[in-house]
Amino acid sequence: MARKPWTAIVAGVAGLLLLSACGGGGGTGGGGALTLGFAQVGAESGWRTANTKSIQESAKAAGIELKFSDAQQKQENQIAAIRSYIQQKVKVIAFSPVVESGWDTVLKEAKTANIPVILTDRAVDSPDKSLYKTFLGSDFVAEGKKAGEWLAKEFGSAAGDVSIVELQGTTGSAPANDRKKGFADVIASNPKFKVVASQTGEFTRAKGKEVMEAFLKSQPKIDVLYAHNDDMALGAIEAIEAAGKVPGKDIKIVSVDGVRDALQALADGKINHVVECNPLLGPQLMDLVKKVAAGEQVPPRIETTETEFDQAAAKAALPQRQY
Ligand code: GYE
Repeated sequence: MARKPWTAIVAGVAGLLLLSACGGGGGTGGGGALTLGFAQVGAESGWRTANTKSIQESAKAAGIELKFSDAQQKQENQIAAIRSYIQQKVKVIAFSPVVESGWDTVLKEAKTANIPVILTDRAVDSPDKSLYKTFLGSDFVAEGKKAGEWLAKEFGSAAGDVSIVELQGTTGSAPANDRKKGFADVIASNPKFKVVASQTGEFTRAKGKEVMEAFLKSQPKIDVLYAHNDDMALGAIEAIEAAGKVPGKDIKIVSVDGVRDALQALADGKINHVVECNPLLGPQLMDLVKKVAAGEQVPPRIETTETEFDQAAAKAALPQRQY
């Protein structure tokens, strides 16, 4: 599904034009609206769509003027968007870094321009913590651990090796790195758990399906699929069914996020366990934006609270699930 380079360039330039088109006025200009520049990762998953909606709706509710950009999962687009926000003199910049590394230069530019930065959802690996005010988001290592603990319980008494395939998120992203680590740390305690194949599915359904097809061809025995997000698990289910196997039975599935489609698949017995990751960060983010814009101190790390779903919990949650 790789986008052709020229299409990416056209999309990037179009994005920038859009950014500058709505940039008139800029800043809070003598008592005007509080402006927030938000550089989103993309629209790769159900989680992301819910996250974007939450940010847009809560900015509106909080009376914050939102300048929003979609980086299509490309770091260079996000950096260009942040630079454009600096030029427009927004009051606060927030972004969800597509990958962990490579942000120092642009973050220093924001600092020099005296524009506070808030990290939402994903972290950066920069050692200089003065480059951003706070990081609001989940503990992805803990999510990976929960997936591993479910597996250890489910297969604890099974005889013989347990062959696991892993669909990783976007290469180099905090949730892919951390969910892999948390899971690996837990299953390392029992040598019968073997990750026989692990590859990126880029957090999308299409890629999850494609990579699972390849796993099914290359692996003689697959007992479990661990998917770093629901969308990849949902794509993989299509591949498993097309291969004449029964998802949830022949191959047990554990994934992360908790979007409606995955909870439905869990209720239907096609997924076995879902670890929740909360995308509804908008209201907390807007509170933080107001505080940092007013020069108030905020805690350097704010974790979101989340749960886990088995089949019964999915059935109970589905009627009220917002996303
Ligand atoms: O799990 C995945 C999305 O950063 C927590 O990104 C987020 C992840 C989420 O694409 O579905």
